[in-house]
Amino acid sequence: MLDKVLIANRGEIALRIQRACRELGIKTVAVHSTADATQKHVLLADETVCIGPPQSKDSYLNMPAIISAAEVTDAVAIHPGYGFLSENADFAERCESSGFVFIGPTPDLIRMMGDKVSAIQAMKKAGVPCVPGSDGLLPDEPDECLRIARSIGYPIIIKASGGGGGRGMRVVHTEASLLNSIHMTKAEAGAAFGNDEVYMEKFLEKPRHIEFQVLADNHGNAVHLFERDCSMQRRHQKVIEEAPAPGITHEQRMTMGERCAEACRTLGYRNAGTFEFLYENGEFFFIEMNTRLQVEHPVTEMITGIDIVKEQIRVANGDKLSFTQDEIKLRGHAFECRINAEDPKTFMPSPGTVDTWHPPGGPGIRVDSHLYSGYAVPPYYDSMIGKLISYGEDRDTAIARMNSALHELFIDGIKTNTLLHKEIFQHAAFKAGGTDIHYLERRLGLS
Ligand code: MV4
Repeated sequence: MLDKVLIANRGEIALRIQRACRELGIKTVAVHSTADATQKHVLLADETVCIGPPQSKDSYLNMPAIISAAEVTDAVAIHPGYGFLSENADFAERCESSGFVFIGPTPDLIRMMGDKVSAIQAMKKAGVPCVPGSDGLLPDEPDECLRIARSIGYPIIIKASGGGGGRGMRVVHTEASLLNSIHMTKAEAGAAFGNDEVYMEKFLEKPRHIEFQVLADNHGNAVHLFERDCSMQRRHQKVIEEAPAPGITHEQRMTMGERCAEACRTLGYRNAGTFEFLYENGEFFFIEMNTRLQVEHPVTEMITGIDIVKEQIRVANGDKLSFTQDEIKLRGHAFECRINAEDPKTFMPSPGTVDTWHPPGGPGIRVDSHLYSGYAVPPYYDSMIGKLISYGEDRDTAIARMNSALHELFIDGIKTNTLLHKEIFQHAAFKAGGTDIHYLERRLGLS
């Protein structure tokens, strides 16, 4: 097994990765900015290296500093977590050329999926259903664009190939505004991503966001771990996730999951990955693939009993997947509430010192958080300070346990979004399941 892993991240996910390493008997190196010297996983690491000042670009995005830290500590592998350098193909390449195992997919697959047009083309070829749209990039000829949009039918959406996760998109409702919208999206994309290529899709008005988790090894094996519903979001930030997705039949689940796993085999994908779909009127449409561990991976772990992070490390070590598809059983239901240090009215980040932290407990409750009483939430990074996860034999039990856990949770000293979670768990539409991606914003607009 890998002897020592450098964790190129911070916060709850750095702690989560460290826990997986400890279970596997692997030593850990924590790299941290000057603002993070007292993070829980830093205090618990076998070795620590300060890699720079607080700003992410000077520390957690500083590739030479991270590679040097791996060199001086004799780490053999690097786990990027999520965010930061996790989907940076150049970083994966630099890890490998410096002799370290990158715990993730190969650089070429990260690059392919980072370019949304090439990702969609690969998925189409591999038999994954995609949104009706332009077959590839939009051409330069205005008449051609008008023709493509007409054949898809309005409304359509223009998306930047270098975008993703909600950046670089524009909805077009009528032909009169098409050419100007293409022009504007290209200009913005060129400035933001250094790539002004755009493509077009049918705009789905009230979809749900459902994603399939996959795991693949270096020996041609790939499995899926069913799906998650991540529709409860605000401004492209997920708020609550659940697994499985309400109302999806066993047959739909196994058919779509197998298509994703098969795509992994076809493409030579390895490690963990997520296929993102829009789901509308009983149909799935692929939109993007994430080539990293995701924030919401715990809900999948709860319903499968599989430790996704340990499995990532094992397959990066060259091991075969430790189970076949038939051995993976879906059992029960799980929710995750993302706890953010933010103002409950303005949603603005609200850093500060946590005076008191009383995490909840009891049957079916999991808390993934790096918080402790006295910890100071720095202002430089994402405002998520932890995740509250509930599990039950059925959806109603998981809801009841989350309600109880939210009631128990006590954080003093900083503002959090706990009340928002308590409210959502009282909404009749949420309790019924299957709300679309616009539900929360609609509801916040009203209340
Ligand atoms: C769409 C769409 C409707 N139709 N594509 C936003 C994030 C990026 N991953 C893709 N996104 C969307 N693509 C078509 N053809 C609506 C969205 C979208 C969305 C998707 C998932 C989760 C939240 C969302 C919020 C607004 C818009």
